[in-house]
Amino acid sequence: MIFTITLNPAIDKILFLDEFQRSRTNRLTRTLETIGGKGTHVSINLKLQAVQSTALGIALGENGKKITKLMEDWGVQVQFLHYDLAGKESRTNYEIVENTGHICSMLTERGPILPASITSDLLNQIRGLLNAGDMLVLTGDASNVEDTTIYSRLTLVAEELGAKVFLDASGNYLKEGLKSGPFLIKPNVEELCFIAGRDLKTEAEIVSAMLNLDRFNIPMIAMTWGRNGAIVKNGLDFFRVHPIKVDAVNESGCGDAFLSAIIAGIEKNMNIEETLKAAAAVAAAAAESESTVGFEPNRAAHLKERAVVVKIQ
Ligand code: TA6
Repeated sequence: MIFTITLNPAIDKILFLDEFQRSRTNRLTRTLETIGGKGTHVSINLKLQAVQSTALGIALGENGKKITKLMEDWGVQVQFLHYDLAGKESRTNYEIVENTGHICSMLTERGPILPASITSDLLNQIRGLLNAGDMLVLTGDASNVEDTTIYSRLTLVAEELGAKVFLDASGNYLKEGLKSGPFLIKPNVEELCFIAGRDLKTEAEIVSAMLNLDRFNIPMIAMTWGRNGAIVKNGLDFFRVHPIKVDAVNESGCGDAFLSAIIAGIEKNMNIEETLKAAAAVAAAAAESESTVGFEPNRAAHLKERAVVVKIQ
């Protein structure tokens, strides 16, 4: 079984306009509302690859109910813990998409801070759900949980139960998460620079920064590099995943799509090259979508023929 956890799910409000003008009145050309957060996106993208997962997470108030309904509308199994705490609602994120040049700028709310009783409810929930061989995906902002070791604690519980953990986090939540030795981390280049404590500009610098993480015994590191594609460490092997050039409309959510395809490849026992080609294709198809989540599966299958994955060492 595959479980995703979204500690801080959101409603995404996507605002389209021609070109954003600061300190001016900007007239929107249209708006779109969809599901936000990262674990939620991984579950939806897995569904689009015919892989079922169960979405776990914390939902608050009416917005929380809306998030759960939107997930169910995508056909995803949802077991969110829902709470009605006075005046507290799951957050809303805003994305400005400029039609000119397709520049996407995300404005994310922090959301209400979760009391420790809620995170311990979640820990108890996964203790009751996870079994050996399961996969647990921990992804997205956790700044609504003041304890920066939350991902590390979730990882240790999962590993005690024999589950594999996939971690996509930022800042100190990622730094702490490394210590519990997840099966895979998916930093973007900024997040890997943060861990390495230096700027990484070249393939060689990125590979050496990944090698420096060997002390954490993380079998797989998938670093997404925006329009440069990705570099993936799988055991002792390193792969360069070249980007597939498409007419991008909205590039937010491509990292979630890339991660979901790696998980789908592992679930379907695909070999690493095929898995990474699929990941490049799913991410490219996601960039063609106007939303922050979702892609055209047939389009992804077509784009996979153009995928280039090279073993670099
Ligand atoms: O990756 C896209 C996205 O998931 C958006 O949907 C938006 O909700 C945001 O990123 C959430 O990311 P965060 O890191 O704040 O959890």
